[in-house]
Amino acid sequence: MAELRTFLEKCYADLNQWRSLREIYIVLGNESCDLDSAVSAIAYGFLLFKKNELENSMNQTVFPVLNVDRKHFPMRLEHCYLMNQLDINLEKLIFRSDINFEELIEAVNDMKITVKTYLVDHHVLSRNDDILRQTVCRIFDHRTLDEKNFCPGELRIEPVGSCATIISDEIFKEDFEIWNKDIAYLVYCTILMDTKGLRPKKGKTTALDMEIASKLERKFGFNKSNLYDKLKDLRCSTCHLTIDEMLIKDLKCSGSIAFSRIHVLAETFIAKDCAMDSLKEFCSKKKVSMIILIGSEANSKMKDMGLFFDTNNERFIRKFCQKLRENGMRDLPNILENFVVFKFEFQKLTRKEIIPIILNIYEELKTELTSH
Ligand SMILES: [Mn+2]
Repeated sequence: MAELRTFLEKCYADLNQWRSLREIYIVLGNESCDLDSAVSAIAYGFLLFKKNELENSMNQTVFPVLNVDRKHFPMRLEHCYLMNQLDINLEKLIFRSDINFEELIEAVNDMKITVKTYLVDHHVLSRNDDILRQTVCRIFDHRTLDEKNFCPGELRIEPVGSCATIISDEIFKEDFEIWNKDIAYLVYCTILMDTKGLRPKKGKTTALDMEIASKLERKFGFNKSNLYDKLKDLRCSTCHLTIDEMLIKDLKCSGSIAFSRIHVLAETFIAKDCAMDSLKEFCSKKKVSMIILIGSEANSKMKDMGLFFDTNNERFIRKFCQKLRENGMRDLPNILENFVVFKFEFQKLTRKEIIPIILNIYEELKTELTSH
């Protein structure tokens, strides 16, 4: 019961006292820290833990490392959703920002500890992780081999839909039982995500993905039902993000204007508590005078654009909106004086197309801002 949670909490506790250990197994995913990387690191870490009987070991441990800064993890909603479902405390996961590889390697060089590194879901070390090179012993990946840059080590590389498929296969191959339902659920969900719901027509699913998924279904009674849609929605959803995180997640700044793509309608965004205050703060932090929110909703063709003006210059705002109307856009009756929403019902404007329109209008009108 709660075996996975106990495992993760032990790993985290060991992180704070690694100098007293003799042998450390690092399992490292890639820097995107997508679900595949995160889950593969945890699942393979768990395999090492069970296989080497580390439960009661005072001298050894595993660090399954999520290769991202701790503060950027909460934006990955589908990860957080699964962890919450399994009652796993995010505080007790090991993130890249929690661990100093330089110090570990120094201790290795001083023969104080031994480190063995396992790479999952990538096979080329990033510059940030390159210091681990001498310790890499095994690699599991599903992308095409980069012949020039691959890291040396015993390599299992197969073009399957998900690295979690390979890791699951490794777990099935062990001659004693490693599985528990939590680990199985994590890898099962990941395989679903990476194969777009195990639909061979989508071109991501291989025979091994299918085989592993159905083995897990039989063994644990999983059912893909609407799990894939749920996870996909989460990946696009923003309901757990703070307003600042929503703005930062997909941001482009150009001159005095910030263009942020958000996964809700701008109309919905502005209704959130403190949205206006956050926009104003964001402007001074990023040193911009306008924020353009390009809003869209998952599973809907609706799109809109919110314009936040960091000014109360009514004339400027009025003229700006008039210019957009001349470009064929329709605004909603506005309730807030320096936030205006334009709806795109028939047009399908992308950010790429919106940026030059907005910048041109701004260029044309900016003298209004100073002449006021
Ligand atoms: Mn992957």
